[in-house]
Amino acid sequence: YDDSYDDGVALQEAPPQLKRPSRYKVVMLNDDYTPMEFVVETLEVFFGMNREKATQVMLTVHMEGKATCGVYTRDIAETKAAQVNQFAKDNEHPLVCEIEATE
Ligand code: TYC
Repeated sequence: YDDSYDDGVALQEAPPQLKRPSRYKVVMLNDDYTPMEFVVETLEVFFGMNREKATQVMLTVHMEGKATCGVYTRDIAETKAAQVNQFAKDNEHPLVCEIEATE
């Protein structure tokens, strides 16, 4: 018969596999030198946090060594981490973010 079109029935094809995009955490690391105020401002600017939330996350990094700033698709996570790392460099602070795959 004419199979130049496909109604998906006669051939009983498998459905297209639509994978949900993998998600990545942007993790901020502690250091001994970056001023707390700079970290708070960074969290406000790049992660849209208000002052209270940014202060809370900054203190978690300070006390526990690291904290998650947000979870994004890979491209967005890479971009956010690169933006923070460049912003820190531009201001001569050692502050670093890295990305980490979620389960
Ligand atoms: N530990 C820094 C200080 O005492 C503050 C700080 C917090 C640095 C969070 C980095 O991601 C960071 N000034």
